[in-house]
Amino acid sequence: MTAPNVGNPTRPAVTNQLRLPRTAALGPGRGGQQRLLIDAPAGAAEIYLHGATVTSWVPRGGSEVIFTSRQAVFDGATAIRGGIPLCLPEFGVGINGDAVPKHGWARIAPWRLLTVTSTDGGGVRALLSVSRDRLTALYEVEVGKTLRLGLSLRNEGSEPRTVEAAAHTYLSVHDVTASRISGLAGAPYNDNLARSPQEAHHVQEGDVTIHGPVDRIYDSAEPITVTDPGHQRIIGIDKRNAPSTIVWNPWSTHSAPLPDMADDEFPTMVCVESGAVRAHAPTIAPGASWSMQVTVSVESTAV
Ligand code: TA6
Repeated sequence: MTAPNVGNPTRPAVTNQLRLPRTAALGPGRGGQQRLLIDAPAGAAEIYLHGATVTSWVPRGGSEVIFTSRQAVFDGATAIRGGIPLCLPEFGVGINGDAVPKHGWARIAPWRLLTVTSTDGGGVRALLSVSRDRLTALYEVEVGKTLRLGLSLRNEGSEPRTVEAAAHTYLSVHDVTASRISGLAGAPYNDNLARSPQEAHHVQEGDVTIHGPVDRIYDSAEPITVTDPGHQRIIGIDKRNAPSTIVWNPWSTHSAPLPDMADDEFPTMVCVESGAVRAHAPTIAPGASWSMQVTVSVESTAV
């Protein structure tokens, strides 16, 4: 996948007269929100224009890979609980700790759907964009046997701009306590649940396993695998130009206060997020672009 080109602001807004392949349909989804439904030979997916949030991906012959809460709110204002929200231009409360809204505006912005095309591999590629705050984002979502995400940001301002970005990927797993997250051994991380900043810095030993709340920002660009034995599969995440990996599971303690997540859902999800945040946030020169790519894949372990 090539990074989408954000250097073409003259590209027409085509949402109204968009030509769709027969494998895609645009219409109201949950809460009446605009949703692109993809059902192609290589895979199926759903993408809400609210936040450009991918809420479902099922590779052909497989099962749902993306977790979206049954209590997620689809009102065109609230961030969708689950899917792949885009954290941009801040991650969490941002580098200075005071960002509002949390995780930036991109996940609650209405994105424009620019093009939807078939791919050679029997899939569908959708291109979405949003411009705000002197920043233009182009997001390419390629749905097929793999799910490929390409995010490109262009600084439309006249000053250099430091931006955080992350694909906050909620993965669906059968039982999070049986999953192992590999690829992070030896990576330094910041534990967001530490009692004090002095106690927050650690180095990962071995695989990550989850038996309680986890909220960590790793300095790692390495590929990740997540075992999902109950679904007889291993989920892979590969990235380019994404030096941060975030792992989050709220457990019962932190999911109980979330109105848009059911109390029995935390064991069936884990967020393994790819991005460039905190010390890794890129500074983009005026008129310049930065991009990252994430590929999610699934390997069956069924015998
Ligand atoms: O990516 C992890 C995280 O930043 C956690 O700290 C947790 O709050 C999570 O995102 C969800 O945030 P949200 O604003 O969607 O409730």
